[in-house]
Amino acid sequence: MSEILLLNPWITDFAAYDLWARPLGLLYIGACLRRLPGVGVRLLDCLDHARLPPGLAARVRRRADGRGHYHREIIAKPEPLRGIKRHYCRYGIPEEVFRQCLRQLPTPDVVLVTSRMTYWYPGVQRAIAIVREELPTARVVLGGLYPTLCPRHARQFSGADAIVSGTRLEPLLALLASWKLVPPPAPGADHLFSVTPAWDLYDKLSSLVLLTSLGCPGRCPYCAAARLWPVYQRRAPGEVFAELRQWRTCFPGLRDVAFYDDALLLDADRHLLPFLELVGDNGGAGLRFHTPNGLHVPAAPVGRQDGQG
Ligand code: B12
Ligand code: SF4
Repeated sequence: MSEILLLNPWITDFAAYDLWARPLGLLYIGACLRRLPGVGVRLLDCLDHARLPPGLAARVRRRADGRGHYHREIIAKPEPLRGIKRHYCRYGIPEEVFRQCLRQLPTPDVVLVTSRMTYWYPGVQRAIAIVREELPTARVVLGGLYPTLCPRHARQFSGADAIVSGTRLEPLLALLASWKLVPPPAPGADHLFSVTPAWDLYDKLSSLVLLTSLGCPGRCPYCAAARLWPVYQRRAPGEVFAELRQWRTCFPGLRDVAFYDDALLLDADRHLLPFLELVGDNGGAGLRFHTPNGLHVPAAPVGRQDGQG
């Protein structure tokens, strides 16, 4: 039996407000891994409000719909940001709580660390440094946006044993198999939409995040979407609806659902609208849908491949 810990590290920034920001990629990875024989998967989310001690949690303003502030602690600014006259903070659970959580969980063989905004890398570094102190026998693998968009920096400065760039799961499965922690990957084992994200790794869930598609056919030069997801992929409306129904059954109080698509409104007549009709026809009253990411109003740039969108 191998034990795998999924870790969502802190945000480090001058400001942060939770607009349904969840480590969705990590939850997909957890779902893919735990269907393999002999693999145990747990989650430690440094931004999980439920992990705050009650005294601290009471002081953080959160809304019932899943949005809200984070607990924050002022920390030293990285050298290039010294000149900025604002507090630089670590957002999420205090370091001591993080250490306690690491001590209480079953000792993992490997810690899979995600990363979201590249410039939050100081939170990644700190989390990995503490994992090293608390869990000296565990291997640490870093994936997500930071090693995908800035691989050299991540390799040099993250402190991880290995970094995995890109959004395909096959390299991670192959790495874990080479360490004999999972069986060799079967063909198709890394297809993201063959699983639903492992939301049940949270004890409580106040809101859900859904993806109806991955990537964007646009090629705006300032945007990373096409580098992260070179192939634009869509899910059938019925499949997305089944995922929503599954998690509403599991967490009956669930009312708020946020979309993470890059291009949610693209071809809405055949895509988003049939999904919403399914929701409406099947007891969806009371659900609230949110679009924290861009809505992507379909206009001329969509589909242009010349980088001038
Ligand atoms: C949804 C989204 C948001 C959400 C929150 C996302 C979150 N979880 O925190 C919201 C709307 C709040 C948001 C906000 C912002 N966002 Co945003 N967002 C996205 C978006 C569209 C999707 C992210 C996502 O969840 N994808 C789906 C999951 C499944 O993918 P994933 O997490 O990357 O995981 C996969 C891989 O990375 C990998 N992986 C992940 N973890 C691990 C771990 C290991 C060990 C391994 C091996 C692999 C691995 O495997 C997973 C499966 O394939 C991306 C663009 C994109 N298409 O990726 C931009 C993106 C991440 N956002 C971006 C930006 C800039 C922002 C903002 C700064 C925008 C602004 N100006 O306000 C804010 C800042 C956030 C904040 N202060 O809270 C940039 C980041 C660029 C960068 N330098 O890092 C992106 C890339 C878009 C872009 N314009 O290029 N965002
Ligand atoms: S349309 Fe939006 S998501 Fe698509 S490439 Fe341009 S900025 Fe990125």
